Amino acid sequence: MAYSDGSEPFPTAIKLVIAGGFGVGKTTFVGSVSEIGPLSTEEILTSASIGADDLDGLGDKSTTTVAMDFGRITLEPRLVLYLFGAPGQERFWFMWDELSAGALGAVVMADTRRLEDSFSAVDYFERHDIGFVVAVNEFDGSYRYEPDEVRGALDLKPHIPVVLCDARQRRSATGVLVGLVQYLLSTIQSHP
Ligand SMILES: Nc1nc2c(ncn2[C@@H]2O[C@H](COP(=O)(O)OP(=O)(O)OP(=O)(O)O)[C@@H](O)[C@H]2O)c(=O)[nH]1
Ligand SMILES: [Mg+2]
Repeated sequence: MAYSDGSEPFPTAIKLVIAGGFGVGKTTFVGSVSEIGPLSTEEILTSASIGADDLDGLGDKSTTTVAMDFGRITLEPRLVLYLFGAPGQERFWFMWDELSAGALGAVVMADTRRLEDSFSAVDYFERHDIGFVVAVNEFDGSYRYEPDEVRGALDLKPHIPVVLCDARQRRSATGVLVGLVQYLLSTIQSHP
């Protein structure tokens, strides 16, 4: 798809941010889809973080992202996505502006057991006018909500897509990215 002057309406290298609350599965998501060894900046969660980091329901989680995750995925030969996973903990939020600079879109990941942890990310991308989809990461044993229930709980505008995913599965995580790109394309086409 190209305009009559030959230019492309959509860039072929796209920067996307993967955001959401602490421990929702952002690092897992980037690791599942990336075709290059993902760069991650994990630090061990030590006993010193007890109290600061709420690990309820996170089972064997032993590390947390302190700067970012980075990965790359080629969706089509001419469509390469660069993924920047944000740190989830509030004490690292000061990095979001840097991480989001030049981003075309975002995935806000959510864990239904702690939806409120993903409010800040929703709010951030709304305020910065960055298109996003909400991806509910379905943890084993957590109650399964319908997308519309999540939409209501997060007070999302009707046009924002809500999808369910398993961040550990490449197919599932890739599907979220395809959905995001389609959504971004539809918003660009309706507001050229
Ligand atoms: N059962 C299940 N566990 C998951 C899933 N996604 C991630 N996990 C686990 O949940 C924990 C948290 O995942 P991370 O990917 O570190 O989460 P994060 O959002 O990057 O966390 P921070 O960077 O600390 O905010 C890890 O122990 C993962 O193995 C999932 O879809 N299902
Ligand atoms: Mg992480």
